[in-house]
Amino acid sequence: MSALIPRPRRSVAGGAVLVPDWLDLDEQRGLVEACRGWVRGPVPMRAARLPTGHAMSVQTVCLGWHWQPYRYSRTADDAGGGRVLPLPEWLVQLGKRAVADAYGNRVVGAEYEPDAALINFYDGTARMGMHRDQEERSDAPVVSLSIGDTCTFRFGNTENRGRPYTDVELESGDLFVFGGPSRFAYHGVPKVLPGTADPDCGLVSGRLNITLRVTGLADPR
Ligand code: MD3
Ligand code: FE
Repeated sequence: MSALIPRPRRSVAGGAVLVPDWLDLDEQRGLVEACRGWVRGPVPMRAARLPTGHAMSVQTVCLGWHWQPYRYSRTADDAGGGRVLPLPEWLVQLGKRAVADAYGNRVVGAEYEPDAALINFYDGTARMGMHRDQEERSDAPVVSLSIGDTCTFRFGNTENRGRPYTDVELESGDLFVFGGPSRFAYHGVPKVLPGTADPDCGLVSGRLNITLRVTGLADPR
């Protein structure tokens, strides 16, 4: 929700920059519409199954590279076997602009070349436990875009799942970039706050998070 007093941009830790309200409502609706297209296939949105046998409560669809616990592939071997959709060039360009804006550095933004996106959907009860993203063979930043209901995002440390951590509310339209010393920090989403989204963001309920990543992977040749 756009505030009477704008929330300031904030550096939460080294390399971790939150830019509130980075996406306007038109851009949010456009991304929601794009997500509606991507989940039509060839790979369905699904709750990934963890090695424990438990399904995640978050539902995910990927672009560029398919992620499953805990590897990337070009085919969705745990979700029907379809070939993952390409990462569209307009989303690559959005990622470059995101990095440039968050770090205030046009060169670093221009050099950012994401090759994968994970689109996570949270219903009102979904959560994501504390984890590190370490399947990528690159230390390039992760770009996160939030749309829909506000969540509590927990940003931890690089050593363990516990304290110290910082809880931050992520609202619809917020950009968060995680690079440098923050790239391999533990993080999670302990809570979604139902009914908090701007009705004009394109989502009636729930929360979408789009992350852009550099996998550092190459196809075999
Ligand atoms: C910090 N997603 O997809 S976004 C994930 O809101 C993931 O869906 C959460 O954690 C979500 O892996 C959090 C913020 C985020 C994403 C990736 C990171 C923070 C990160 C990677 C490294 C460090
Ligand atoms: Fe993550």
